[in-house]
Amino acid sequence: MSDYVLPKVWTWDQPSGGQFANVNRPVAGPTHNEELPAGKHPFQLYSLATPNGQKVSIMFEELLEKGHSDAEYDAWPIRIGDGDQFGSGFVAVNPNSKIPALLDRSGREPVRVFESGAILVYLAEKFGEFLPTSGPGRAEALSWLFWQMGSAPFLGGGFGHFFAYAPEKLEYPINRYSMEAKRQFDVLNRRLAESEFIAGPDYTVADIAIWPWYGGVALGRSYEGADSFLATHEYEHVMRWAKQIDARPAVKRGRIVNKLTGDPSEQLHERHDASDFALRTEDKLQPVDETEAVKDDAI
Ligand SMILES: N[C@@H](CCC(=O)N[C@@H](CS)C(=O)NCC(=O)O)C(=O)O
Repeated sequence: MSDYVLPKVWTWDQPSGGQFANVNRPVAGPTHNEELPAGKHPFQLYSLATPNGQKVSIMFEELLEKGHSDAEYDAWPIRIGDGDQFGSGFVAVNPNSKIPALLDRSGREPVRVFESGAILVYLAEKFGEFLPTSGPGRAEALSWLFWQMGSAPFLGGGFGHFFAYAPEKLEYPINRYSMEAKRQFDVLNRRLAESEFIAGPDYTVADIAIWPWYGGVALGRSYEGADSFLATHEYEHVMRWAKQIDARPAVKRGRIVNKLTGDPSEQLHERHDASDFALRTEDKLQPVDETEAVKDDAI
């Protein structure tokens, strides 16, 4: 049992330990002045390839895949471990200091959009894609999109945090959030047993929002060991759907945008052009071997 004694009023005395403890704090607002970079495209995305970030880069790549050339975007990495989300420029785009954040400069005045679900709806409506404009299909897609926004914090902030990031393995929270995570996988499994995609026969923003979180865990890409711990292979319809979406060319591209860790061939730190996927992943940008460079100079 813990020897923790509940104080009358909580105070922020020391970092709580665990990953991200050095950047978490109990107040909002900027900590320093720092303008955001901006590129040539109408859309400026400030993000990172976490599940919340991947939703938006996948959406952009899906729009481009459909032929919407005016969905071109610049994607800039926000290093949340270093506190980039607390720079004044970022806070002006998202007062909540979390990635992803979007600036749409295609109109007369720039439009800021934050919260990944809001960004997906904004882009879906702007381009008329991946979200029915009315009727039961729209209601179903929005229901699942909002389901994701409400449920994933239990998978990530709850299960993922205590399973992977907390400074020690604590049975109570791990039990509590594993139970909820498995319940959510069962919700999805039952739905995907009756429907090809989450909201029906068509791929929508609901799939784009849900896949990076639940597909990520099911495919063994999030919180090392979580797939076996939660026995995700038992959710056969989730597995079928996760693999199906993983194979989409736009998803293959979108999920590596602003990715700063992992296999260098799957890290595209900044995305400014469609050719970046072939030319600017980290494996292609390795520093030139010095001795080779000297040899070339000599020639
Ligand atoms: N509800 C938000 C959640 C965004 C969020 O939690 N982003 C995380 C990364 S996945 C973040 O920026 N964390 C930095 C921090 O908490 O300081 C959304 O869906 O956009």
